[in-house]
Amino acid sequence: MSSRSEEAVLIALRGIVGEPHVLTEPDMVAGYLRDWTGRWSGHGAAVVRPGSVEEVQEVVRICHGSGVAVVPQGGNTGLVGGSVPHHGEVVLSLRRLDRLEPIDTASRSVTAGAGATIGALQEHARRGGLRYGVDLASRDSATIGGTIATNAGGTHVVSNGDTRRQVMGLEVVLANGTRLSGLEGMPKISLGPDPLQLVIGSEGTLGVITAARLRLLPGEAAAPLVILLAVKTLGEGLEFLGPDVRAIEFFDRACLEAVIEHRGLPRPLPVESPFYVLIESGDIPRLPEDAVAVVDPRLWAYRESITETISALGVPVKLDVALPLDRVDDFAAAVHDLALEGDTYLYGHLAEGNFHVNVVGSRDPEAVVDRVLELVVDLGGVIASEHGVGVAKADWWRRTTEPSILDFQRHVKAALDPDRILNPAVFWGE
Ligand code: FAD
Ligand code: 2HG
Ligand code: ZN
Repeated sequence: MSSRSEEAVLIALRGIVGEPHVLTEPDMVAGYLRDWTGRWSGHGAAVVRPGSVEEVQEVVRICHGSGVAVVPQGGNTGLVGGSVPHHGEVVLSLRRLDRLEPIDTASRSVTAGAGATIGALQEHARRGGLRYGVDLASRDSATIGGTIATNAGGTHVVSNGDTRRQVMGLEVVLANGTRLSGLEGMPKISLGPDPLQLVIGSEGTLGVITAARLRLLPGEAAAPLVILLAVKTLGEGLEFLGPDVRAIEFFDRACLEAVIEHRGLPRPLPVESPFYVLIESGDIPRLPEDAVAVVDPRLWAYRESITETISALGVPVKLDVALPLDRVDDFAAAVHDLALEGDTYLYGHLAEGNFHVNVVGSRDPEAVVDRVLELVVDLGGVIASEHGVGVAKADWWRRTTEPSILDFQRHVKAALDPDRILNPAVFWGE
């Protein structure tokens, strides 16, 4: 943008959302330009904070008409560099759209503004005797819009499904400012292809999510049990997958040692083991006679503190991948055989074969990405399991996605955002 047209756009944006909601001062915008990990930093023309869907429509129309690209942003907890402006785009922060409508108990659903946090939604549902099915350690910052845009997974996919499974309807603003609305909350609709479904997982590239109608689950009659077990292999952990299991997570010894040290937590088990499996279950699973296990709801702290702990050790290279369940131990062994430069941490959502491979201290992050993802592909896995593609994996996404699927996705992008106004650095960016 030339500085004259930039000034004209800023004046127009201030006219829509009000002066205090167009931020340009470096110290005011800094937190919106840098991602949670510190690996991705951008620079932006401005941060715009609309307070209603009508304002979102107007902002997008102005940007579209002026050829100014926009990066939708929620809690900025994304881990693939997709939430920050890489080429001077305007950051469109949705956080002010945080209204939670009253719960509809008959249909067990609720309409939530895109900027409401997962934590606020969970609390709202709990007060109504219900539950929201998605949970993740970033709950107090990650938003409804961001989790839908990335199709976030989290810790309870095995029992509740991923974010896509919770979405009954969406309200979305397209690149030209048109609003598509589907918030009726009808449990069944058979009206032809649903364009709103395409927006789930599109990482801000096809539309701006402004609100969602979300399915809620019945409240728990009793608090589930939380068990931590020492296991030699991940396959051993998978044997505990049963009908009562709500979550089954794993971490390796490096993760446990780092969390104990960083958080000052007591050692949870009297033995050292290559892996630890955390199970949340409605009933106590059948354990082998020699199992070393403890039961305590506070055990979640060990699993949920890993990401924060690793960030305290340095800026990590993060990979979020999934392997077929019969290859999880092969993958864990092969990652160690790679002998990557730096310290490697393995953890994830075991029931989905999900691994978060984090490496701290490497001087060549791209080499780490290439070597780990080559392994994933060789073992028949997927290179992006729940965090998305963003800019971090755009090359690998193009390289490993079937040409017919890439072609379809390109057509959808060209139809919905022909001028590439919405998050242009993600997926197809240079
Ligand atoms: P942002 O980071 O702001 O944005 C993420 C992407 O969505 C960007 O591409 C952005 O452009 C787009 N976007 C955001 N809002 C909108 C909108 N309203 N309309 C259109 N596009 C939008 N992820 C998991 O899946 N599972 C986990 O267990 C998990 N645990 C985490 C734990 C920690 C400690 C941290 C820091 C992150 C974790 N994450 C996890 C990653 C992250 O929280 C999720 O990706 C989350 O979905 C991002 O939500 P957000 O509101 O912060 O989105
Ligand atoms: C988790 O499962 C998150 O803890 C974050 O998805 C993973 O930081 C990571 O690599
Ligand atoms: Zn995860």
